[in-house]
Amino acid sequence: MYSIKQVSERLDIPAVTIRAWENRYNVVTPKRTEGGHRLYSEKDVETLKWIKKQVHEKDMKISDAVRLLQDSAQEPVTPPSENDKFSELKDQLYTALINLDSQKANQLADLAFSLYDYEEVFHHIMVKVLYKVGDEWETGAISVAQEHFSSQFIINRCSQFLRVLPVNPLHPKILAFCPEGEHHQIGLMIFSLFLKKKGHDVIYLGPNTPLEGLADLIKMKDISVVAISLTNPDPVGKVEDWIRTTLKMDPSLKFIVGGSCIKDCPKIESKSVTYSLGSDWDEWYEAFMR
Ligand code: B12
Repeated sequence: MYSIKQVSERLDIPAVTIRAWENRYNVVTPKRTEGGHRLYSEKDVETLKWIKKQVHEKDMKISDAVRLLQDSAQEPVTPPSENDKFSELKDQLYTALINLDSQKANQLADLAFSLYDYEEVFHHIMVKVLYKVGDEWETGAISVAQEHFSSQFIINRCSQFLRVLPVNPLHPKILAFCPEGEHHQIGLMIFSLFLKKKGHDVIYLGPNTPLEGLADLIKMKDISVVAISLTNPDPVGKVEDWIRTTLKMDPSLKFIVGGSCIKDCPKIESKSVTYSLGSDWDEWYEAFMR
């Protein structure tokens, strides 16, 4: 049997996350020592390892991973693929986009939104299509024009949702931007959608935003949380300095930094700064925004 510290070290999952998965989703129910400390069996460890894999490597939402686990009768070895139901639409949308066929692509997107929750459509269809576009673009199988058409299509669809979702003026305000030099904005848009769905007013500045002047905007607009997206590692150092300076100015601010270069970039050790490595948004929201 293992303590939470041992499990945390072995699986590289923070103890706070393991506790949250237990309390919120009943992922595992460890035994307790007489003193009330958690004791995990080998099976518990395997289950947690499987959940981590779904969430961090396959980009699945924790709630979906738990549902899968339950559906597969506690057999974490060969769980069904949650993406199967999306695969046809995903393939068709990909084909329509690389054929630059906006009518067909819009029809497919409309169909997807009518069948599934819009967040599911973005995470399981649109994002996956973009990853495929990226892979094919990298190998030279598709052109820059096809890539631009695809990303612009998805940006347009995402903007429509961002525009129409209602805002609760009592909820903390959020500033979202990609720093200067960062043009990849779709991840940030999808995260902004997540926050807007919860009723937050998100001031979305989009790609390639100069850091100068943002501190004034934060004060002026009474911002509580700053969301930053980084794919390209070049602006990381500048962003880090800016976060440190801005935090000195207002220590109550919270930062969340996400995007595909986060895995390898240096991190600021501060309770006020969260680095999002995957679909851990619900957890972050529970911890910081409730
Ligand atoms: C579309 C695209 C572009 C478009 C961007 C359009 C736009 N306005 O966004 C354009 C054409 C501008 C572009 C340019 C470039 N691109 Co590009 N691009 C892509 C592509 C195909 C899709 C990116 C995308 O939107 N993915 C979907 C989103 C949703 O995924 P994501 O960003 O990872 O976001 C997820 C998480 O990371 C997270 N997240 C992201 N941001 C945030 C923020 C917060 C706060 C949180 C909590 C979470 C979070 O949430 C999302 C959902 O899970 C990728 C391929 C790929 N595999 O991603 C290449 C890719 C990212 N690009 C790449 C490259 C190399 C470039 C260029 C350097 C190419 C060039 N030679 O010019 C330039 C750089 C431009 C720049 N300075 O930023 C590489 C990056 C390699 C690397 N890691 O360095 C990739 C991986 C392609 C490849 N396979 O080589 N690109």
